[in-house]
Amino acid sequence: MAIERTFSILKPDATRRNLTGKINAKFEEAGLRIVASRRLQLSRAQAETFYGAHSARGFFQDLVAFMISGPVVVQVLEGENAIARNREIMGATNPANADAGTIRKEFAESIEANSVHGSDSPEAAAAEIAYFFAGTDIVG
Ligand code: IDP
Repeated sequence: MAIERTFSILKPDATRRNLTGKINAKFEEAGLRIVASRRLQLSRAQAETFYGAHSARGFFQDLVAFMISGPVVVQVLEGENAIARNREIMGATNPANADAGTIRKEFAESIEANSVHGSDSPEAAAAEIAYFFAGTDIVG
């Protein structure tokens, strides 16, 4: 199996409720290694760019407002099939549909405040990692 890197965000609902350790424990227990991590406040422009694919959706402005409502933790996860594995550990976008044991089932507040982001393809992972991290920030 391929060793991959994927991009992860612990969203403002997670930092507000002091859940960063509990969520990161889920990644580590599943064999994903946190090889870069930084806590930051997203700007409105950064949030709009990051979620630009959703700019025509009715929830876009609410989503941007949520993503800048508090600090986030941006991170890089590394492991076998990390992109798909991370999506499994996260669970479905809407916590009401998420499987038992997933991060979103256990921690998400709503379909919007759903605690975590994870890249959905190798192309997205590469672009999202490069947007937030220099190569020297990532230590495998
Ligand atoms: P994903 O995060 O599971 O990949 P996407 O469809 O890419 O899901 O949506 C990006 C983010 O937009 C979601 O994680 C969630 O925060 C928000 N979102 C998605 N659908 C809705 C919705 O119907 N209402 C409000 N927010 C939504």
